[in-house]
Amino acid sequence: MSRLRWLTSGESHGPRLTALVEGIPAGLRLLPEDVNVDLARRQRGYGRGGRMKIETDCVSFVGGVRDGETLGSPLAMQIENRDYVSWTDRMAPEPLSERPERLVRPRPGHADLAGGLKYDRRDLRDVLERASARETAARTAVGAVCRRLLAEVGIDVFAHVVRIADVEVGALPESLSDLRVVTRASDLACGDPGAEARMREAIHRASHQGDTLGGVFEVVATGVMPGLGSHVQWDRKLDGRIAQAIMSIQAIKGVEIGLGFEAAKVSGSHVHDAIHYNAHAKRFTRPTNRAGGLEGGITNGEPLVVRGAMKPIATLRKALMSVHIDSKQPFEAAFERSDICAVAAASVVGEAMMAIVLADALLEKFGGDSVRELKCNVNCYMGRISGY
Ligand code: EPS
Repeated sequence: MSRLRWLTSGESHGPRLTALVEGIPAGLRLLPEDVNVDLARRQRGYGRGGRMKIETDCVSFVGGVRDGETLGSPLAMQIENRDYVSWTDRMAPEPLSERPERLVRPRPGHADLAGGLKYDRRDLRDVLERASARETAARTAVGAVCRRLLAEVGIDVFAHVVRIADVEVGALPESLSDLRVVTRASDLACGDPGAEARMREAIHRASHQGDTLGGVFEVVATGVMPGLGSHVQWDRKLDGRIAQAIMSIQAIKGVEIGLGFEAAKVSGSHVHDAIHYNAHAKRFTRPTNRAGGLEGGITNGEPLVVRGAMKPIATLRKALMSVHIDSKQPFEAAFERSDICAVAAASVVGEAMMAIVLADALLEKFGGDSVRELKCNVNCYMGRISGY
């Protein structure tokens, strides 16, 4: 089933993050810059914390790439944690000379308490370090490789922020290509400059109040051919696979495809997209795309449109009440340096997760041990469906 296998490893303040990817065909041109642009975009965004001033995330390929091309062998990537030099006394893998101060006041909303109970850890740092959204740098690297692969067959993935707390975008550029250009230039990945200014104000206010903000991003994939995913079995449905991938991003609490929850409020004639045929282009088209490009768990040739709702970051300067795990007495939750708002960063991770799912579905449908073979298979299929 799954043609791509990938894993990440590494703690937020450990030596480095590592990603291992198997299944990328041979012959894909791949340079560190292809990954580093996305790593840099993930670090941006008004409302990020002090850590982003310390890190300049850069990838090293340590397996699977030679002379600027993939070999078809497992791809191994590493991203250094520059901050590790300040944490060797607490995060070194070898036994520590002195017991570091334990983290004992779990933060509501973070994995601290549930993870501590589950893994029998009495220093909640043992949980926090891996639960941290720092891990998303490694996912972004995997996504950037998949993005390179998708580009070979004309698929592009971009994301934009549509809401921060109660500030929502209004009018957006009409064409998706214009929207992409505007959002790429925006510090908050927002396509509406007026809303972006209000979002910045809201983040500024939250920062002064010792609070944090969440929001919603939308991921769009263009150039996707009909026929990725399948209706025949629950775990082959592409909408389900995308939803799981987006939901797995740290702090995401909701996922919508196309109209999403709105579709439940109105009648069918206002939900489904009429089918037209463009004889010149020899393709079926839709005047609307409320389905978000997916019907029956299969792509229908329209752009994929998926939204992720992010809760506010759980680390609060104005901490909520918690309980000391030893004494069981009430205490304010621990505070660590953190972000005020990371929705723009999460939108880049959303792109990465979408790219990974699409690359997997592409390879599942078309196979190919080399990029040349993959493209040949895609062209053959596109020829067949244009004669359908
Ligand atoms: C992050 C790195 C982390 C946090 C943030 C995301 O760095 P540090 O803990 O050193 O400040 O800024 O993690 C969280 C928001 C979280 O809840 O854990 C990153 O690289 O994106």
